[in-house]
Amino acid sequence: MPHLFESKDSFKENFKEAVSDAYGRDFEDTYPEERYIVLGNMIRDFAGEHWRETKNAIKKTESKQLYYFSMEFLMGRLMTSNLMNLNIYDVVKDGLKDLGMDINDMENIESDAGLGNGGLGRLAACFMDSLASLDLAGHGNCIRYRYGLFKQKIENNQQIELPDCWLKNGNVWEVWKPQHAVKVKFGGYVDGYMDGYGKFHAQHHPDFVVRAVPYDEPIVGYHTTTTNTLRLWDAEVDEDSVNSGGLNEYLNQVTAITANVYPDDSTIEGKRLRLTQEYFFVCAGIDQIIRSHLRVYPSLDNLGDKVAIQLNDTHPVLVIPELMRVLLDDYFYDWDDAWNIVTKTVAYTNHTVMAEALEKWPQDMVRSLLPRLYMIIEEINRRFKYDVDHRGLCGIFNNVSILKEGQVHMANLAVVGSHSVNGVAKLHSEILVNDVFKDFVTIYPNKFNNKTNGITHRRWLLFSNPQLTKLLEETIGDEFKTNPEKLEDLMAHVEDEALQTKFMDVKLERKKILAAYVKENLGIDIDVNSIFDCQAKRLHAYKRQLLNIFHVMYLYLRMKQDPSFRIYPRTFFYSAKAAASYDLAKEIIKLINMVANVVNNDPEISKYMKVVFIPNYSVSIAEILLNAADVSEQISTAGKEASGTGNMKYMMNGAITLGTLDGANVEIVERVGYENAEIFGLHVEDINELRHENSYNAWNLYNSSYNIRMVIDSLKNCTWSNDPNEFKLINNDLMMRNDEFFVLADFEAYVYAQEKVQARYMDKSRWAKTMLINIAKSGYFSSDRTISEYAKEIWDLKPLSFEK
Ligand code: GPQ
Repeated sequence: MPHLFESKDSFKENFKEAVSDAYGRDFEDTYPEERYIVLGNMIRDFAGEHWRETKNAIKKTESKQLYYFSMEFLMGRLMTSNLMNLNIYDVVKDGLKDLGMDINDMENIESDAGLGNGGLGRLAACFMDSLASLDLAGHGNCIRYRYGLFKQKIENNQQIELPDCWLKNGNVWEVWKPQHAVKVKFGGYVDGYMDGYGKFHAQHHPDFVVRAVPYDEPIVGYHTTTTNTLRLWDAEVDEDSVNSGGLNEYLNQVTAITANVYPDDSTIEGKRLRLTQEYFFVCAGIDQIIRSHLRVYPSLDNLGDKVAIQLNDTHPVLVIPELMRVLLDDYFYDWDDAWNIVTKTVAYTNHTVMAEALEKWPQDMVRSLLPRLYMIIEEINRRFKYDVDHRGLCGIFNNVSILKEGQVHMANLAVVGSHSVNGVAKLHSEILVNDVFKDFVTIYPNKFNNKTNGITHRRWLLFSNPQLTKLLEETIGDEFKTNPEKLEDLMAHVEDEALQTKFMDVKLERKKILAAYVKENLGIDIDVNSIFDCQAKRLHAYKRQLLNIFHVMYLYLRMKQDPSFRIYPRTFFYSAKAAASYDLAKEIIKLINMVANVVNNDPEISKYMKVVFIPNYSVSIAEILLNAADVSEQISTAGKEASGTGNMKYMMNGAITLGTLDGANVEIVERVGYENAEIFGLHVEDINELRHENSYNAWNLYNSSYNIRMVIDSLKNCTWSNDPNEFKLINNDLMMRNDEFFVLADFEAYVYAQEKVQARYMDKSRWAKTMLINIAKSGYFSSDRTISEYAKEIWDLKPLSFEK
């Protein structure tokens, strides 16, 4: 059947008419924003056809479905990726051109959907793309936050947080579904009665009720029929209830639930609102799953055969007691039967070993906000204790207990209530098994596994780097587009000097695009022939942006002291948001910007280096930053970065990893070889030993190393700021609190590794070869590989089949 994107002419005709109909004006008199909205809706409706076919295929073939529960989805913009996945990009581009429009202008109107903090949220978005592209039925479940994390501006060298109004032009991809609203109950008390069979029938009398209303977005696969759903829940008031505080308080309370993404990354503070958000989207999501299951099957007995639920970290772990509640209270299952269904259905992914990020909630808070769930959690813990005792392991129970010291330990609940627990890189999964969840391994030796993260090569290579994609097509054909492991074919060409030259031209072109952005937005001129050295990720002490800027400070100070010491020109790029309440991280941002001012305005030194802090790191910034990089900075303290996913995006675009043996860096080097990456610094074992023996002393390093002393002293001697106390937190963190993340311990090794990077760069042919090898070996890090492993080893999910 011909459709309206069939040809350029049919598209043009339909588009013009739709724009004019929607706004009641001649096409020529409409605004770009209006045209964008109509175009978006046309694309979404076009996806609607496959959406319907997918739902029908699932029903007809009684296929199992996955639900990915995540508090965060960092989707970025969807216009390009939807057009490309639907295979209608060229038709639309050419059609718009005929109408005097540039497709880039349309793409640029879209706001990033920034419904997340960092890696964890972006991983969820990459997974959505891979699921649909692999013909797997897998949906996302999240909150429709009215504002994204925040918009970062740098003023007087400091971060300020402005609202991120991503919905200001509406969201063209979503479909509002008020008929699927769900009531979510909070607070109040529970009573009930015991029936003649000794079974308790609970009755929850809530303090307040919220209506969860879904907005669905189609997630289209790359040239596939499969179209999944990202369901975002909005909170609305329930007409029939207020809370005990009266109408106004009730309205405020409901509004607050979906106002904002929780602004912490890897550090979670106990906050009642956050717990409210967590239960809100869990309860709504479970309700929907149950209802759609019962539309097809007579009972919930086979829920675990037809539904898999993956918990993206512990944030949605209330899925476990909530699903128990529904099975026990609404469908009258016995405890053991209910528990078997729940544990068969649910699996958990851990994304950090940072102790402060392993969620814990005060028991009183859980009891008062979620009284029925609290009862169920107590009962889960009681039976778990019984089980542990019966295995003769009562000695370890206290380590694994869900309830202890007045708190609910969410990670423990997640492990007990899931059939699978995975880490996100080999090293991280080993640390989980040997350390964080050691005692659980004794109890459940077969629950633990690894699923190394991945990134969608479609967004991060095909769509955001068309120049490189074209060169790869010319060199190895286009099989790598659907089978990224085929990038390996590039290995046969890495010595080819003509290809090396062409590749360096592509890199140069990407560097020019980034340089133009920097010039236009920050007014800084950068040398596109300098080495582009990039660190872009959330600002966190363990990621050690501080180590990076210390190296820059060292280079500057040394060049000032010694006119014979000069470096090959470099541009140091940083992009990072700090949590609004994270003072140390904000001070590091200030330091980077103040160093940038001094360096960039020094006529003698700025010929050799520039420092650029790109504000408001987001998916769209990443799309022009990472593929322009020569050097990818992955310098976290060994053992702290669960995986990292930026590292994979740089690699896929040729950058060389300058990193510690941490997270997925380990697996990157395993593939490219030590000669094609620059690895430095302490290993996990070294750090454990230093900690264990209490033998690390930052002052010793300060006293014994001239370079370290020079850098630390410059924080206070008015080199970068006129106020000697400007960088007090940084100084205290290193010198008074003994440098928790071993910045000074790795400093000399890092400086040396940076010298080696420069030396490598001098041999252009060798450098190009190394970059090509990185690209060739990056196929493994496609999230298609990650998702295939989850599907096979955790979810038991098979590709959908569509009847032709
Ligand atoms: N990560 Cl727990 C986040 O982005 N936010 C979080 O709240 C937690 C973890 C990251 C983690 O730091 C990275 O190392 C991972 O690559 C990423 O999750 C995805 O697994």
